[in-house]
Amino acid sequence: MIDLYTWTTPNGRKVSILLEELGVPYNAHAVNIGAGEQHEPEFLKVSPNNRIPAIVDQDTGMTLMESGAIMLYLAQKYDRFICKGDEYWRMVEWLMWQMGGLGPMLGQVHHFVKYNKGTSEYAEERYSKEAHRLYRVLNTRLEGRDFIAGDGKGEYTIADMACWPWVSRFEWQEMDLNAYPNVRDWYVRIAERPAVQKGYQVPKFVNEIPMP
Ligand SMILES: N[C@@H](CCC(=O)N[C@@H](CS)C(=O)NCC(=O)O)C(=O)O
Repeated sequence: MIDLYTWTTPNGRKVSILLEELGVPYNAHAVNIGAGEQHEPEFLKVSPNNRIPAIVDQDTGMTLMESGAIMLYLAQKYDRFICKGDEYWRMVEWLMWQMGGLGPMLGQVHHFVKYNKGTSEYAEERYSKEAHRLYRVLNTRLEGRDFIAGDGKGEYTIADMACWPWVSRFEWQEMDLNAYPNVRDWYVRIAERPAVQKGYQVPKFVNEIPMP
């Protein structure tokens, strides 16, 4: 049994979507980061960086923070949604691209463009420009492919599950998905999966999945 500590954010949804896709039993614990619950001493034992998501694997006692590490751990534990052979590293490459680029940069867009509009024209321009560059990179990667990693047209892996919740905030980013048709089609393909629809609403319902 997996205990998942999470909130209604892209990093949290990455893991709840993976757990729903895996179809394994888990308990979701809501950590209201708006109310400061990520700073409570009990939570720090699981997530010393004061951030969701985090997991405790009750089968082994393993605790993990950092969504990328959690996704690798769960995908390897259940041996699903993970590429084999050389494509494993291609998948890891795009997972790291999400962890080091797409997530942090879009997070800055949310901060400056959605929540603090008008406070820094420089930051809004800088991060929006970077967001468009990253969407272009993903759009190019998805040319002729259904999924980010894997041979041929690709296979659905944790690389897709890591990127998708960040793209799901395209409205916050003032991003027109029609300008990136490969990203749009990939986004819709994944949004239609029942496990994604379920995992998106963990630990609670906020809104329906936005559609372009
Ligand atoms: N690199 C971390 C980032 C985690 C992260 O930034 N989580 C946010 C929510 S998406 C959070 O817990 N924020 C709480 C805070 O800023 O105090 C991961 O991927 O797990």
